[in-house]
Amino acid sequence: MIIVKIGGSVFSDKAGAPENFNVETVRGIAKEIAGVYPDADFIIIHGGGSFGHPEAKKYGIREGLPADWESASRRRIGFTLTHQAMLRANAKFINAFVAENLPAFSVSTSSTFITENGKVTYGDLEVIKRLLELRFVPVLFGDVSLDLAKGVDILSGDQIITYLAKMLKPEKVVFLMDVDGVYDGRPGVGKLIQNLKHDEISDLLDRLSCTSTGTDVTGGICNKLREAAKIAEHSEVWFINGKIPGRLSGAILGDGFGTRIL
Ligand code: IP8
Repeated sequence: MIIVKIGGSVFSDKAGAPENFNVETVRGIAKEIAGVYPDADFIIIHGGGSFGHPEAKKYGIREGLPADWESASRRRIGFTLTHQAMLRANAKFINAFVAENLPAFSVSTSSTFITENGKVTYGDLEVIKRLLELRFVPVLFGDVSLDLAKGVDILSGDQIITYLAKMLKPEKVVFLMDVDGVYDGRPGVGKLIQNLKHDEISDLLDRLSCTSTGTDVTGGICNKLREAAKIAEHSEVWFINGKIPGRLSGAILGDGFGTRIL
């Protein structure tokens, strides 16, 4: 099984208009997956991009549910609106995948997982497992979450992957981004790291300036690398450019251009 995370910056311009969606890029990704399916099983997870992140930020979802009624009421509304924004993004993904004849099936993240400070503490994977047995392609997404510590929080697609990878032990996890992989410095300035050992990640995190631009509420490349270090204990992990046709197929076939974590 291969888990593919489609980062928000791949399918939308996070600094652009609200809810912009690059349908050609997503159709291209779906086409590359369709070239390998059903020989390989896939789980797809997409990020928030210009859909979930602006709403999550506007309503302060990461701050949890406050005690006073007025502020909590506003945050509950924001929780619902952020989820609805993610459902709209998800519907666009499903349409693009179905147009490539892939049986993509939406699995609502916030009805599947419970978090504690944004990390999964409970996940009911029965539906996902059954979908895979029946040769569907489950499509999950970064979402709001009910949180044991804070009441409400955001569950990042990267956190979902860590949990799924631990439970389902995929052969590969591929992170699609809008740059060629992981750089030893800022993308375009630093050097692309093509092979990275998972025990080198903590040194790399120290060397990188770990802030993402724009409206990302869940931590950008640093969060991905931290999660990748955990996932790489049992699966091969790739970071590749999801906007360049052919790169995903390369990672799937094992001779891709990007960063491979072993
Ligand atoms: O882009 C965040 O998911 P991510 C989802 O995978 C929301 O971190 C709702 C902001």
